[in-house]
Amino acid sequence: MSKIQIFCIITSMLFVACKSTPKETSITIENKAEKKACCENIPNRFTSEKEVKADEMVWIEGGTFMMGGDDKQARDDEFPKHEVTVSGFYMDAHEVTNAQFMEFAEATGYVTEAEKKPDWEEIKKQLPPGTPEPDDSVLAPASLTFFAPNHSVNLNNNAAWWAWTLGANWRHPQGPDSSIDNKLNFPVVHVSWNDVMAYCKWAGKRLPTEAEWEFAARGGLIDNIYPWGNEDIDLGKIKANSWQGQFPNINEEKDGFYKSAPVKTFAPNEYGLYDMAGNVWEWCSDTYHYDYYKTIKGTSVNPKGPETSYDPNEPGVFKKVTRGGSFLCNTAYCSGYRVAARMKSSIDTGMEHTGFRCVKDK
Ligand SMILES: [Ca+2]
Ligand SMILES: [Ca+2]
Repeated sequence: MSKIQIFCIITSMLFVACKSTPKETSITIENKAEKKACCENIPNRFTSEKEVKADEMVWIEGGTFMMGGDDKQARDDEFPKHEVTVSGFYMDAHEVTNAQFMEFAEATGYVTEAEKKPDWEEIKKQLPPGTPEPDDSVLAPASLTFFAPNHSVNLNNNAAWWAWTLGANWRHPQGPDSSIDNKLNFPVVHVSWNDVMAYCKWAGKRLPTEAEWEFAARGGLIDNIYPWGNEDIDLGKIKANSWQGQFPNINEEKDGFYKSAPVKTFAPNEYGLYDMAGNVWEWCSDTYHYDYYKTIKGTSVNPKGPETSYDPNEPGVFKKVTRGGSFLCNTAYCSGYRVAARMKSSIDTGMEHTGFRCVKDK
């Protein structure tokens, strides 16, 4: 899912244009305007010598593991399973909260992408030449929020439950009438990859690589499906914030939460990391390429991902990896809470179910 995809859906003229977007084999950040927004260009005012509180992070001793899909639900982009070595690192014990992000925003004056009017000059570079500019009612500060349809829908059509909501952003997660006043210990959402890179720089941390994230999520278990082992998410005690019932129209809320939950609500994995499965998706530093694992030869040491991006569902859009699933995941849909499950989104896109956590080198 990306901003572009939603523009294509909500404006009929664009829809026609987007359907005819030529396929690209892969794209690099260098040939897209996003480069200016990348980490090298984060203004210095977002740099800090902020002291990292030791109790917010846990030390993950490095090691070697088999990265990739473990079960029949694993998708093609999770194969082949391959050997990876990662060095040790500190990782946030929980997803970055609204309180933490507020501290960053107040200290720096940072304005997230969802709080700003989308830049048509940038967006149209991802669309066929001649695509008309949408009306101002669409090109306004907004983000993607979840809305449950009142009937079952085709699970291949994620536009059936995502809405381009004007005024939705991290301070107003469900739109302008919502707030985070009583949600300071909830994970921050509606933050783009560009936004979270700015936070990491300010915090004196960085985003995890996809390999670091998966190694940490596995919690020392070998070839298991979930951070807690292999027991089905819907059996035994509640293990994570996910979706119970028929997605996306019936949420039985057996875990107690329709949408996101306060961080550390559910038990941590063996490394002391909370919500590595579910609650909100978490950005990684790696560029997403559908076939990346198939290009790897031998043991990878501290891999940082591919140079180019390719998502067969949106071939022209440069994307980064997200991991861990969210409150919207269930077995029938994405099962994104599997430790090997990969998701992706364009770097300017924030969503109601996507946040992040940081890591730090020793
Ligand atoms: Ca839930
Ligand atoms: Ca999570």
